Amino acid sequence: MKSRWYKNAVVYQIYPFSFMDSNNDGFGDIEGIISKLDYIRNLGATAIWFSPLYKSPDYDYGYDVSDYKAIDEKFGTMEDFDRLVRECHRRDLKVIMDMVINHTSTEHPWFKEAISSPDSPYRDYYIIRKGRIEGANVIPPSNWESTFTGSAWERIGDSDDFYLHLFCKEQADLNWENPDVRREIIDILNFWFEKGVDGFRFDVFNMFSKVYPIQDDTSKDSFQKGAPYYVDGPRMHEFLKELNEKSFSLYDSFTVGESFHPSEEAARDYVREENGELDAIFSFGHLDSDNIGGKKFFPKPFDLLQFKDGFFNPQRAAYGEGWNTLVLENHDNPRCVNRFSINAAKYRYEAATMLAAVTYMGFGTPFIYMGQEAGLVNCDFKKIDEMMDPVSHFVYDLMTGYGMPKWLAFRFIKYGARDHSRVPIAWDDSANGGFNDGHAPWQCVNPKYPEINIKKDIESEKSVYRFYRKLLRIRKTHEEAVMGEIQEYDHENRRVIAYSRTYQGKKLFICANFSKHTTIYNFPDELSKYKIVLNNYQVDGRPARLPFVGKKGQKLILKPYQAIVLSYQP
Ligand code: TEU
Repeated sequence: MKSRWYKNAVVYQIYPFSFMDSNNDGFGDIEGIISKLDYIRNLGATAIWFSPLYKSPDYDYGYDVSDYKAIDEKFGTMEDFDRLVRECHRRDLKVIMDMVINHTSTEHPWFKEAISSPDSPYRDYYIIRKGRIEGANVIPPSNWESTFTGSAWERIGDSDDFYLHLFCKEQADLNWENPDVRREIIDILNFWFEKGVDGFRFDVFNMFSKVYPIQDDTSKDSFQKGAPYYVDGPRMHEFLKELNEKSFSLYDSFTVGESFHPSEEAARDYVREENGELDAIFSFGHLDSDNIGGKKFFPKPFDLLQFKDGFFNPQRAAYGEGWNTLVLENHDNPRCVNRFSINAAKYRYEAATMLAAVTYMGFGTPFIYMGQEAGLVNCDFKKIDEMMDPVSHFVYDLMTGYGMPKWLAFRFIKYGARDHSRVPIAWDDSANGGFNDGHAPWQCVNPKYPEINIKKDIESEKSVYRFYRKLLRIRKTHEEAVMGEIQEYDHENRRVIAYSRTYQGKKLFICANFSKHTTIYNFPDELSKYKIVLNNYQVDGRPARLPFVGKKGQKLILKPYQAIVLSYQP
């Protein structure tokens, strides 16, 4: 039976490469993670999601798995992992593994077998098709595009056959139509469950099912060529139900799917409790409020109304039906204080705390990305070669290939790069920000570490970390923060975001100034009924009294990026 523990959970995401390097070899590792578990627990987190720890040639830094039942050497051994699970559980921290099963590494034995001979039984583990003849050339079986630029098909040697890869060419898509593939996957999931893990985060799960036969995408408005044929595919619900029945439902688990631009209807169905598919999915719509058309490298001025839609819609859709997640950062996004047209040099503390309050008082399980809890900032990369993420290079090459000047292409890349959140964590002001004992890390450290690091934040009068602790405590002390129905106010307001959470007569009200201008907000309820439980503007370490104006004291003066949480108890 499922206890649905995830409803009260707070999940902390670790990107193992960059969290803590205990043996000073330049890579973060399991031993390093264990040394920081108390820190994570003290924050108020109750679960950890580990970005992939499996064996991988790292073309996409762990998201190309070559052995699903082995821990990669650079992170440690299987014994280290078993100890990690024990150390987490001893501290009441649940363990959530990343599961990357839309594709495998091309170094996975299945793939090597598959391409070794056209008669290999593993051939059908992947999506392999004959190319099309065009004059003297062999062209890919369809016009589908990889998420990481270019054709989604790669030719196998000098044969006429191509395999599908919706990401790097070193990540071959699995053929989920093949029951043997699904059997192997269920076996892998249960292997980890038997080891004691408590759940999974599924990488791009809504691409598992493709439309057959393979055909060209002729529509003009696809987000990405081919997307209508591989996003929310026809057998998605069936596949998830099978995994659920033969795996997740047998354990007291939490499963969360990372969705890639799902339709509203599909998104709701994936998480509807009675459907028995996933417990929750990630929705990233609000994170597209500062880029053009969901393309993260193309900046646009922040649009609060778009943020509100992206943030509230999935909550409203899931409420009463299933569960939701709350996300601001992850290993695929820049740091949140550097987004949304925020001047991080001036408002780092105010914006970091405002974003946290707005996000984590919402309906769903909070996900916090390592370092976000201390307001860590983007890295001031000076040149493309400092970036390790292949995507930064693919897009840079594409732009410069079209003739864009290098400096301009680099500026675009720097705006949306995944590298920002992947640099080693700045723990303190010692060498390499305390990430290790001075060995050059796999990815450069953020040169700002002497000024902006976790230790300094915790000791500072205005500490983002201490604010997070108070904020997360509200989810423990106020049931309505977890279970409450969500109501949004003043949707059209382009500076203020406001909503309430109501449960059994108790109410929390969250309102925040999402701008750098001091703003007057007409409070929509009787303000005197409420008590302030959180305010990111402090006087002598205590929440500042709220400045009210107007006859009945119904107007609030909100300073730049001020966020307050008010509570009403009948
Ligand atoms: O990401 C899926 C994804 O499509 C994006 O978030 C992607 O990183 C972005 O569009 C690139 O600009 C997942 C993982 O989170 C990501 O790290 C992997 O690279 C990707 O799948 C492939 O496994």
